[in-house]
Amino acid sequence: MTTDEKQRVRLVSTVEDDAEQRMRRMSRRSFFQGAVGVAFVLGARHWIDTRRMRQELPWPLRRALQVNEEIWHDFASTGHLAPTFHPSAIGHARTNGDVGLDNMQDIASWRLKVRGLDTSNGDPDSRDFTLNEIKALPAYTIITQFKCIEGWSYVMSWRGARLADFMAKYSPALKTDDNGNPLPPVHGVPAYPDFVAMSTPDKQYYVGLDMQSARHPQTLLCYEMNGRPLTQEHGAPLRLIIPVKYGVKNIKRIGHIHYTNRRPADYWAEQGYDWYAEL
Ligand SMILES: Nc1nc2c(c(=O)[nH]1)N[C@H]1C(S)=C(S)[C@@H](COP(=O)(O)O)O[C@H]1N2
Ligand SMILES: [Mo]
Repeated sequence: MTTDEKQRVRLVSTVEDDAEQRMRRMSRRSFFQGAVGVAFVLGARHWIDTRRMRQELPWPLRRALQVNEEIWHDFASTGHLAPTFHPSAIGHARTNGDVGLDNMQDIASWRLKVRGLDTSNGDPDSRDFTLNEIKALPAYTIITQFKCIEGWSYVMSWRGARLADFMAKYSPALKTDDNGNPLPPVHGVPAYPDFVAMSTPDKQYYVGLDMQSARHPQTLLCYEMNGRPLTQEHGAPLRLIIPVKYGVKNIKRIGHIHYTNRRPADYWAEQGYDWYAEL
């Protein structure tokens, strides 16, 4: 361990939140999952290579890359936890990006509009949520480093509900088999759709998230920054804090959530940045 890592471990252990312990256990487990993932990637590479040599089939390189990208991402997004910090490390927030934040009326009449919900018990496919419904979920405070792809970062404390808890309470429509029956959970994970799309009320800013990152225990539907309600420029009334991803994915003023099996459009991915924006 480097001194840096030791210090980080010490800082993490001072945060008195039983979620921390659970997270660390998860990260150990994820390490093994990661190791299996790596072995699988190597195996898959070997398989692809030998295939190519033996049968001299022109495997489309693009397809192979795509497979590798997916395997790698499965390993990466369940695997790590973003480091957390002691309150004394909290610095000054920067503001960046105001796409989709112009219209003040969007705050006044705000509702979280969710599509792609489970309809199997007669509930509608879409529903509007109030901020109080989000606040009624268990609240978590997390002190993390917020990183913009432009190269700057700040340590900040955020408070909100886990997106995972929101989905556990208001389930997305589960994937189904050919007969339309819901697929069973795998390793305790419900057969949720592959992606979560989020956009501002005016849909000017939008992000796509893979389901594993969306379910990550540090991914929060956040309504407080540094112990105070979010300000307009930081995304009031509700923003995403997803510390395993760069700032671009931390969408401010979430107006819409859509669960889907198609990879959603993403504002900055369309400008050429990596779709996953994984740290
Ligand atoms: N609605 C919306 N969310 C957004 C952006 C934006 O332009 N509009 N910019 C993103 C980028 S690039 C960054 S770095 C962070 C900045 O968050 P902050 O202003 O709270 O520091 O917000 C992200 N979320
Ligand atoms: Mo950013």
